[in-house]
Amino acid sequence: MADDRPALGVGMVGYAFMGAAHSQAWRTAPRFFDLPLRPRMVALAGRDPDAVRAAGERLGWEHTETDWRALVGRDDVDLVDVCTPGDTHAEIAIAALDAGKHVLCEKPLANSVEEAERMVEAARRAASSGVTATVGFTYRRVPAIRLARELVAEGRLGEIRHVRAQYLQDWIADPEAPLSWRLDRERAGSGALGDIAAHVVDMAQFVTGERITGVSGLLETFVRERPVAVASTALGGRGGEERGPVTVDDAAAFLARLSGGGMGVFEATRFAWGRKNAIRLEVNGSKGSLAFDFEDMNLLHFYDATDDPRTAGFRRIVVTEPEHPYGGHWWPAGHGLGYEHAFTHQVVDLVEALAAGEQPAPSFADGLAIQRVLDAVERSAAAASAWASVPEPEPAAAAQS
Ligand code: SOE
Repeated sequence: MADDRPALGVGMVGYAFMGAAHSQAWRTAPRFFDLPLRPRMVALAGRDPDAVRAAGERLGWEHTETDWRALVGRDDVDLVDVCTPGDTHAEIAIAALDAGKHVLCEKPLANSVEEAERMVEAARRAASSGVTATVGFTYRRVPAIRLARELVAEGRLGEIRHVRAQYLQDWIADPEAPLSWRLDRERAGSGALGDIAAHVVDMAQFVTGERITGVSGLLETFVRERPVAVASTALGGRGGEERGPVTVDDAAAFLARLSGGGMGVFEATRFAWGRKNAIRLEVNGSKGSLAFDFEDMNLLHFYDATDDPRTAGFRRIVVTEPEHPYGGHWWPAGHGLGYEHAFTHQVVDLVEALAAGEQPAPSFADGLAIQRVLDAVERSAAAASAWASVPEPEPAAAAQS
């Protein structure tokens, strides 16, 4: 049967971990959701001709380009999907928007507030001709996180008192794990702060509907020199004899004030041995609590403080019912979803917004707001003025401990 839906020509730049996850989403979304536009995986861009050709074939792209500028200039590309390290987000996204192409840009939006502000300006210029830009904070597309936002918006938690958010990984807890672009400030902008704290900042603001208005932060780099990689993968690789400097934070922690008057405690580290991708969010409100852990991503735990005290307790909600966000498109209840499904949901939400002529969320302005939170953490950590030192114990007291 002829498909009379308008096509959405997609061009993607980059084909590593995020490129593979986004490619899966462009392939899968039209097969599980009835989309108003027909995504067409037109071209993949990468500098190495042989590698990008092999990646294009493996990931399902019709053509390949060895220069992202050629991809942006293609008449059959309507949207550019930026899946490159952070130091190229601004240049590629601004060029694409100025060429009249919609943009989906991986997180964090940029490596600095200044770059993010230029990207927002480009998005504003493009919006006047109906061209949109969005940033890829995919964890807000996990059904349990979307359900958490719905429950908060319905008032089921009342006033927000606490947000407790952690993003725990351990892929560089081994001091001999080799250098990668993620550990180079020039390429990544920052370390755990921009890479993974950015995610929990977006999740916390998305679920609560509130903003972080002030922070007091701490950054630490535990291992300042590592082997130079001789073979690298998305989150690891093998080091050689040569060694080089780590120029980003290994871990970030910060207190936050929320616009609704509540308190936030945030932590992001790549040194939590045993925690592989543990994204934990707990929200305590005046009428109840929510708790989520990405390592159990199909569950949302909900405590309703208005319940009968004799039977009150955290409910373990299996977020796979047709009534749940994104429900009814995948498997029967109880058959869970995975990391890649959030990327597919990102494509669904983006295509539906484009077809409706609406601004996809989160916008570049939302991405800039997150960049400003990260910048505030860095400024606060550098000032360290809020720290009160604890006096050393007296020698006698020390001997007893
Ligand atoms: C590395 O920390 C990383 O690939 C992040 O960059 C992604 O955003 C996250 O989804 C998985 O871990």
